[in-house]
Amino acid sequence: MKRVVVEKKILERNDESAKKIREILKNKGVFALNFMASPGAGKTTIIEKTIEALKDNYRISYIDGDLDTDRDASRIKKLGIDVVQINTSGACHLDADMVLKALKQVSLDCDILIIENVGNLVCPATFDVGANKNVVILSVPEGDDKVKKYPVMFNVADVVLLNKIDLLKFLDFDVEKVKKELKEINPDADFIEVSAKEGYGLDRWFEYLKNLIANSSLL
Ligand SMILES: Nc1nc2c(ncn2[C@@H]2O[C@H](COP(=O)(O)OP(=O)(O)O)[C@@H](O)[C@H]2O)c(=O)[nH]1
Ligand SMILES: [Mg+2]
Repeated sequence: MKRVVVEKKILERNDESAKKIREILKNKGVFALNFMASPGAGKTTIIEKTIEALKDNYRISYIDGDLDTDRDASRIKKLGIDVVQINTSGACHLDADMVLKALKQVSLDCDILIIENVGNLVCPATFDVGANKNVVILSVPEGDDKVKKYPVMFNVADVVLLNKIDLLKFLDFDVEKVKKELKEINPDADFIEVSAKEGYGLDRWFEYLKNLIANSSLL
């Protein structure tokens, strides 16, 4: 019973901070995306491709959440955009307070703020970080059973990118099963198949993202 109360308090505090983040971003006219997935699903690779494709027309900033190291932040910095690293010192997710702090350092003179969450299909789903949209990436090598195994994550997804479809020919993976289970868990989530490595589907993702931003009435 006590444990439940503590969790509730933590989440209430988180929601308050997420609300503050939304206000700050709205005032600045910034559209924020929260990328969540298992370690290795391809978050940073898809973010790199997205920045490369959009940076001539949109100003983009990036916040990276990782337990330790600035490996992803260094990859993104090479693309010449503003980058802020959050090291969570062992925590398995970003929370809104961490992002609120990072907002003081990152350039908000931008159109899009990309947040790369800690690689994990469980904890990040519970902590709203004030983004406009949650992008959840599932990759083929993880297996086609994951949507129902991690329903909380797929339930908070606005869009699911199925990455590494170049590997479908090597692995037993039923794309239709994933689509069907996603419809059952979260009928509103959009679904796009991509290969960040070979480029398949990326144009669809970029167009989808541009439409989201255009319809957000922020820019
Ligand atoms: N075959 C294949 N490998 C990919 C694809 N996207 C990413 N990878 C590889 O997957 C590994 C993890 O990618 P990364 O973007 O660092 O994943 P993250 O941990 O989710 O940020 C790297 O070796 C990438 O080159 C893809 O579409 N196909
Ligand atoms: Mg990464």
